Amino acid sequence: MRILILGGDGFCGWPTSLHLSAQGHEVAIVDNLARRNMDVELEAESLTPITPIGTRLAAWHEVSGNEIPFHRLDVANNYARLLQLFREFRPDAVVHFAEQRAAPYSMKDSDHKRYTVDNNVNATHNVLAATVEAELDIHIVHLGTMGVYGYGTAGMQIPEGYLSVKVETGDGTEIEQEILYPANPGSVYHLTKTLDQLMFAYYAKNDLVRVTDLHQGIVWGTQTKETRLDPRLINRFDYDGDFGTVLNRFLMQAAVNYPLTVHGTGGQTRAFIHIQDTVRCIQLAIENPPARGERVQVFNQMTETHRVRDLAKLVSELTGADIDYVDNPRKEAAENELFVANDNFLELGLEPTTLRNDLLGEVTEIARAYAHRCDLAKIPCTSRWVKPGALSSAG
Ligand code: NAD
Ligand code: USQ
Repeated sequence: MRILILGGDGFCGWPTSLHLSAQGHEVAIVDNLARRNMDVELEAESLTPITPIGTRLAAWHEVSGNEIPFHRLDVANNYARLLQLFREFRPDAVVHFAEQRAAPYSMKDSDHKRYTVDNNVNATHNVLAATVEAELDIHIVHLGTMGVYGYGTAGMQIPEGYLSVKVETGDGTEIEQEILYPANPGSVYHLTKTLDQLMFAYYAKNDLVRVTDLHQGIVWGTQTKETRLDPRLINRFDYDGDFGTVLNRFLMQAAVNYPLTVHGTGGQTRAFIHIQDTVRCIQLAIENPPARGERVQVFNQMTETHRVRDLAKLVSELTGADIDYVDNPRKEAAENELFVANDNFLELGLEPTTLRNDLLGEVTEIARAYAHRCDLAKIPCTSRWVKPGALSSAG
């Protein structure tokens, strides 16, 4: 298949590009290198020494014999070039990672909120509009988030995208329907993903665009089978207070003897998936597209759920790290339960990498090996959901 990877220089996009190329697909990458520019803005680098995109691609050619063309292009702002690329490359599938993905970054201030909305909403809409205008039957595989469901306690298992509801009509009869699970975003970033969902639903209905929306949990780990093949292929590892995600942060913090930063009581339960399983899930999604005219196919892309404080205890048991319960900079439920259906991927053959089996390897292979590159000043989460003294802080 011809597969275009939008955001293919990022944490999930890079190993996915290599994995699909290794499977024999014709892969091309689009990226505007916005994420690398954010490293400059934030003065925080990947813990792992990632190489420039040209070096990465040359190394992959040497190692695999496969070429991956790279197009430096802003998907949100350069519609004409995106459309031209769709017409020239004629992709069978487009994997769409090209969004600003950090919740804390999206909440820093109005500029970052507006950038996140402009970038993410326009990028997704441009992909859909270009698919229709190019008159191609492209399967769009989008990386969405478990966060669209919200992080309260649902009191039920979270289904894969759609909720069955019974509605009483005026004459006393009951009708049954399946509706998109009610969106409940917890940050401006998560809000953009809920808007993406509506755009997909509309284009699937109006233009019969084939879309798979992957509601992914928090990705942990760094390397995959392909990124391990050469040091120049190493994947990025974010640990800073904006882009670092909780489990990878704890692993790195343990490696540099920094007490694990649990927000609040650590009662937040979240869904997780290893990066190796991410790339496998995307392959499975591409191989199993919805039919033309079908509603958006939604898969929950996660393998396990954990409470933040339990993760901290697990990492502490493995490494001897101290735990620090810090003030939570976010506005989120202090404690929540989370049960998630993920039958679709299991039925398609996903064999989950479990945290218990792989955690120690990640500590030694990555966190300890690159601990010397860590800037301790970049660890605290300084982005607050509600500014102290703001009108909304009272509630
Ligand atoms: P990332 O920031 O590492 O990668 C995103 C890539 O997209 C970057 O290389 C960036 O330069 C590029 N990009 C952003 N806007 C662009 C634009 N307008 N034009 C072209 N390129 C653009 O993020 P990631 O962790 O790889 O996440 C990828 C996707 O997966 C995101 O949409 C995110 O919401 C989703 N996701 C990530 C996680 C996670 O834990 N990392 C979990 C669930 C879902
Ligand atoms: N947390 C801590 N300590 C830390 C960092 C985070 O306790 O040092 C807590 C947060 O308060 C939150 C939880 O851990 O309750 C998760 O935070 P996170 O930064 O690991 O993940 P999140 O902001 O939810 O975002 C990440 C990705 C995003 C993706 C999302 C999937 O950055 O792209 O969409 O995970 S999900 O959470 O399932 O919505």
